Amino acid sequence: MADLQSIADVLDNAATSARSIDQFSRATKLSVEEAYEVQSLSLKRRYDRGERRVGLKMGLTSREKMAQVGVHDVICGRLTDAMRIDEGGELRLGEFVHPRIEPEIAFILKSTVAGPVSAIEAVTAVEAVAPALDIIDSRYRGFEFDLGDVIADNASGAGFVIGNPVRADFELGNLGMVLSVNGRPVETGSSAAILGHPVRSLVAAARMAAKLGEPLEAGDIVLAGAATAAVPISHGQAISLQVQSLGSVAVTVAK
Ligand code: OOG
Ligand code: MG
Repeated sequence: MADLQSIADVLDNAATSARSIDQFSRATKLSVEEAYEVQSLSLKRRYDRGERRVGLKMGLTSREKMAQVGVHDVICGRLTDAMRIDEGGELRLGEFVHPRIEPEIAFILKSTVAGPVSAIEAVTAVEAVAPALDIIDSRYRGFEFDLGDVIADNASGAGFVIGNPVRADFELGNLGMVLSVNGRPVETGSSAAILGHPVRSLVAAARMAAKLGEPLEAGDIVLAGAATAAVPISHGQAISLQVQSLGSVAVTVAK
């Protein structure tokens, strides 16, 4: 049996020092259960340093993402307060290994939604929705991993930006999404790419969070997963996402 604590330590050290590591799957394949245990152990190190869990990010919820990384299962990772970058703020490449950015939709919850819930129950727990950017940064060399590796690595979670939240009293199932770099569109898609409807991702999040022993609660943020492939970022870029009916969210990469 793999030493899950030492794998968690290696991953957490890689994230804090922004240095890439070899894939664990080269030596030991982690089962899904073991991989989530590693994720919990490495997140515990963050919580022990004073970081606070603020929600969950869903990953590989679109075909584009599955194709990009060659892993075909829906996964989740934790969001902490330290990962948050203010809307319109700046991110520093030196804090990451090889970051990429993804166009997403965030749900902000007003009540607990845990375990197996229906889409209606999930929607009832939503306070607001917002355009969001997920900054992913696989700690693995070459951004390559198998299912166990990426789950252990907190679903590549490294940062996130949330735009202005709006009340979700309209249909979210097919909203146009345009990710731009320096004013030029680089990826376009639709919220329909997220499991057919982003609310399905919230339903999955409610189930997965409860299984991890950290049920989704009022105030939690849930990133529904990227609608398109992720885009590598570099110095000095101005990045923005426009989501139909939701507005926009932006971040710049420091020079
Ligand atoms: C895994 C994380 C995927 C998403 O939105 O699909 C993810 C990765 O691609 O490194 O955040
Ligand atoms: Mg993502």
